Amino acid sequence: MAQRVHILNGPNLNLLGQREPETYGALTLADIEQRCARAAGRLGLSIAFSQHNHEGGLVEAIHAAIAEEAAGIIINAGAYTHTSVAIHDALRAFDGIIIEAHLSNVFAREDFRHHSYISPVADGVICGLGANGYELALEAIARRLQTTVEV
Ligand code: CA2
Repeated sequence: MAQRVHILNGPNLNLLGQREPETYGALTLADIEQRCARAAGRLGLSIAFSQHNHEGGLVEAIHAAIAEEAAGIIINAGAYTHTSVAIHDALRAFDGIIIEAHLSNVFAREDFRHHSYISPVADGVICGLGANGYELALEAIARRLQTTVEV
């Protein structure tokens, strides 16, 4: 059976494609989900894609990935990236591969976006590459899983 990757999106990302295209691109979250589903198919992975406007919703989605023993989590926690110890703690309890993803280059933006509570518990971080970052994160997980199997 295909290994499963949970792709979690934080607050306001449901507004993608409607506002601030200069910062976040023109694609909607549904477009990104479709791209991820296609990429996952090519890579032999399956995905669970979700969006949560509340911190607790993201924490519960991480618990679901833990319970399922998912192979990986790709998380764009939105603004909670910069504030949430609860999401940091939940991710610490996950044994699989964690990739933090951001559409924009957070380091080229306001200072408060330069700190992430997620980066210290992530295997890798991708930012500034728009929606491509999600597909690249899936590819990184697929490669890491292959390496694990081969070793
Ligand atoms: O660049 C990213 O992906 C972010 O995670 C997006 C967050 C921001 O707080 C992070 O610093 C970086 C914000 C998501 C808000 O998305 C919107 C989309 C369209 C219109 C308004 C907000």
